[in-house]
Amino acid sequence: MENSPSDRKNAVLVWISEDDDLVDETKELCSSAGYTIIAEVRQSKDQPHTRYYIGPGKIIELKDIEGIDHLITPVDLTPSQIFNMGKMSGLTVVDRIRVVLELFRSRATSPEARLQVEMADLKYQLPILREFIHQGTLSDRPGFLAGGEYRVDYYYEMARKRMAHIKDQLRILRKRRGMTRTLRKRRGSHLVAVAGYTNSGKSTLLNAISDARMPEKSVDTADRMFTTIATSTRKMKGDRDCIITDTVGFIRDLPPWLVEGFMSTLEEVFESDIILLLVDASEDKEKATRKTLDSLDILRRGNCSGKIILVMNKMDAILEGSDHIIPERDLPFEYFNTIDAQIEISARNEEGLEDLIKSIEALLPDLFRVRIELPLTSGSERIMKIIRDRSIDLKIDYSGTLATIECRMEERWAMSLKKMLNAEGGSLDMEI
Ligand SMILES: Nc1nc2c(ncn2[C@@H]2O[C@H](COP(=O)(O)OP(=O)(O)OP(=O)(O)O)[C@@H](O)[C@H]2O)c(=O)[nH]1
Ligand SMILES: [Mg+2]
Repeated sequence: MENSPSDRKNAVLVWISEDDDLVDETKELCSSAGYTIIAEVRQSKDQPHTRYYIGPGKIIELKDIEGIDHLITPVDLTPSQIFNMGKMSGLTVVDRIRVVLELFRSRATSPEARLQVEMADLKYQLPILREFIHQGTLSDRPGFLAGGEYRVDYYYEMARKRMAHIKDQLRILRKRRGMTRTLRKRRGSHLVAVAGYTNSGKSTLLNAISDARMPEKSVDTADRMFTTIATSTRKMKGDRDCIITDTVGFIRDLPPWLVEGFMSTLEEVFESDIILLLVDASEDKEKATRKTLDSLDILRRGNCSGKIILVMNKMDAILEGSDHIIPERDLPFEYFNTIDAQIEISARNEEGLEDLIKSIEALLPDLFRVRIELPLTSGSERIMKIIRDRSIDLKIDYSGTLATIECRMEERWAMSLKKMLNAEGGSLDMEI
């Protein structure tokens, strides 16, 4: 859901010089979340103030800025900093996580995503609430949980109960998703996940590379952060049976408890056979490399065992002759040998997709040419269906009561079919 201009909230962005490199990304997050930054205040300072993040003198100066009601920081604040800054400035204090949470909340459409967001929101609010109780100055609480009718300690208790309930619900949903994934694998599908930094073009790629028989099912794309926060799964184009899943975008420095909340979504990535790690190649190389490292780090922390294809996207938008490829030798040694292929594409213009599909297929188990003789009996229809499902380049020749079939299939299917065929009086020969 996009915020209409009238919903936009006016804010001042404040930060200390130590956090300079987080500012641009925070501005993008704010703009996606419906904030208009009408003033910026930077303080030269190496260390954040323990109670106020920036110096208290600077906060008092904020009172002179007209038309603002929110104070935003590009870093995560402690509950006491949120309390103290809010009290001193009279503004609603919004740190980086809260911006991300607000974004997630506005984008959560599936029941699971809504529960995940609610859980993350409660986890975020509880320590702050505890601080407010601790300070015991509820009458002048500055804008936090504004409009709430509950007494805070009652709310605190309710929140804890609600969290326990959500945890159970999420466990059930997660189990169900795990089962679907196992079934798909058993049926022989290869799982491919599209992962990468937010706004790198993951959903655009999913729409372009999946079977377009259901265009009404296309996934939302937009030039903003965290358009997608739930997963979508489609059948991939190409000869092989691949199921492809779009996932929530990565972003740097999210606190572990928030990432954990979305881990079950990321499980689709960690459990996949192949991960397409998307990189926006139109960004400057330093930024793209940093984001690639952040993404690889998340994959590593999730014990991801799949093969990784680094997909340089938005190649249509790069300057002629500019250098955008990230050579493996530029990555820190712990990533040595983690990238199985690197491909350049433009998901939006559908360029390079055939090569991408080829490189995905090259990482799948080899296909063997097999020759099958299947006597046509009452049981043969079932076997024929399995052969059709598990093979490509199928040629069938019927003569009398015998079908002679030539096709290509993976060794594991050939092996189990061989047993079935022998029991039916048929045969299967593999060409190595
Ligand atoms: N120029 C160019 N733009 C692209 C390309 N692929 C995607 N985009 C644009 O990049 C923006 C983000 O695309 P999405 O597909 O929504 O990106 P995403 O990775 O799914 O983003 P989140 O779901 O927000 O994490 C959109 O404006 C797309 O049109 C491309 O190949 N070239
Ligand atoms: Mg998306």
